[in-house]
Amino acid sequence: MTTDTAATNDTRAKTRTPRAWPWAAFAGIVSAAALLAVAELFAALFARSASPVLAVGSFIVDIVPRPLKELAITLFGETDKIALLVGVGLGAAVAAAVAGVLQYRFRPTGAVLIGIGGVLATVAIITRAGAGALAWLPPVLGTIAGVVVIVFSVARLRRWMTAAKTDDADARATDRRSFLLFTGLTAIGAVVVGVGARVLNATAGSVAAAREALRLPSARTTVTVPEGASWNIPGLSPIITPNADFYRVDTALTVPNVDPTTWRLSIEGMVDTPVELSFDDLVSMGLDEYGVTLTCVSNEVGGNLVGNAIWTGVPIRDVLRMAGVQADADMVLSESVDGYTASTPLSSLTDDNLDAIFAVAMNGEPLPFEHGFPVRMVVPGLYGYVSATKWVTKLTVTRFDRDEAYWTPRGYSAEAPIKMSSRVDTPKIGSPVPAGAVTVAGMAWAQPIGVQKVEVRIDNGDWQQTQLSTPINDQSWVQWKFDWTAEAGTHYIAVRATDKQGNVQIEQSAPIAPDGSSGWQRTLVTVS
Ligand SMILES: Nc1nc2c(c(=O)[nH]1)N[C@H]1C(S)=C(S)[C@@H](COP(=O)(O)O)O[C@H]1N2
Ligand SMILES: [Mo]
Repeated sequence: MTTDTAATNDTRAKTRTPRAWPWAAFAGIVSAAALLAVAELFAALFARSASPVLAVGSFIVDIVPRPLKELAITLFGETDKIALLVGVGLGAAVAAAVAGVLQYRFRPTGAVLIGIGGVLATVAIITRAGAGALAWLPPVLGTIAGVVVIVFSVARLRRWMTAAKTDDADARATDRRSFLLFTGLTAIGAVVVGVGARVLNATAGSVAAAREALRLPSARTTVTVPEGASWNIPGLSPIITPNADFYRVDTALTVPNVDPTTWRLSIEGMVDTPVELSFDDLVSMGLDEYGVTLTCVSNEVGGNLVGNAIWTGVPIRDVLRMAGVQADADMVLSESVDGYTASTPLSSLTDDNLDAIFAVAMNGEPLPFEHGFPVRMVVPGLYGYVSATKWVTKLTVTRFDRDEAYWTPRGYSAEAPIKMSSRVDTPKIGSPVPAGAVTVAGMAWAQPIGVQKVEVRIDNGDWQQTQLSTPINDQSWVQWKFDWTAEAGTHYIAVRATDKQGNVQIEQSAPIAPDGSSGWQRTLVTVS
């Protein structure tokens, strides 16, 4: 009886074949990991921008339609790029698992699938702006590695599965070990090499050191922040936004690392003589300080995508003058090292009364990497997407009817002056205030004309004047404050600005696309 049962169990164990498909899926994922690791390794060695993960991610950033992009920003906020990378990773892992199963069932379809993935990654890499001549090599070597791994590991899996159906315990054990060793060691190797190479690739230590070591000539003229420019009211934004708090908006999946010693700025297109400047050439033209409030077209009424800094730089008109702009040009297409472009009206860059600059410093330090190191543009009165190109490397003097910028085919206007706006910083929605004396305060901007006055309206009352902080200049925002005697209950506070030409901030609300939001902010305050 006992021996009988034992014998039966033994036979069952012998004939029970392990499931093949999970192992085949695993082999597929390991092949994709090998592909990425080899590509990252060679990218780190000699073609830094040729990372398949980032190239595919950036490619997707550029092709997703605007509503989807806005949804991603709403859902994930500032972590939208991380969410994208995780999404790309999961998608690739599923595809690789499918490739493994296919290779097991219908050889060589899995290898072909891995090959197609590699070709797509290669295309994404070589079509990116700034891709070097050797950029194709890492993904191609990676693809070869991926195909080799899937062919060999699945062949071993097939041998193991065949042996598992036989009585030969030795063969079963050997073939099983052969598959697990090959695939397991490849998996470990891929993770170690891949992660190591990506870290090496991402920490461009030399550029960080170059920024640390950079000594800019001191500015010939400085901006004085007048007494009374910035009240210290809890919840109210300071008049100068610290670099660490400055909003960041760009399409760059990883912040470009640009070495100032090899950086060049070229002025091309409809000019008499093309000009090329090095970083030293630019700063030796003489640096001056400018206070300018930058605003994003994506800023909703009451939003935070606006900040004010003291920028140090060189007027763009002086550089354009060196090149000699031709008479029928009306636009300058500025381009960053990562291929992003902005279209700026030529007149905004040549106007002697408007200081459009190439900025090299922000609030007294070299530009932070996220804000365009080593050189970006800043143009008072124009939304960032049509003027404030970060990591700028080329200006093409052209015409609006000949060229278009990154956002133009994506639903935003080719030209976009900043719409005057005002917002309430305190009290904040959801933070009740006690009845009695309450300071209502916020910010207002009307660059480059300047803010004349800001008014508030409590519930359905009359518009009442607020007090303005002493402005730095007309290109910078101002603070406003209003002493309110608050009565218990809920109240609406509306705010509107008027510029120095007498134009009143428009009441009609507009969405951010195609050329910026408008309307009056109405904020709800609970008084207890
Ligand atoms: N190279 C590059 N420059 C860019 C962008 C970009 O995506 N890439 N975005 C622009 C937009 S939309 C804005 S609002 C400003 C934001 O500048 P900041 O990130 O320094 O605040 O940068 C502009 N310059
Ligand atoms: Mo923007």
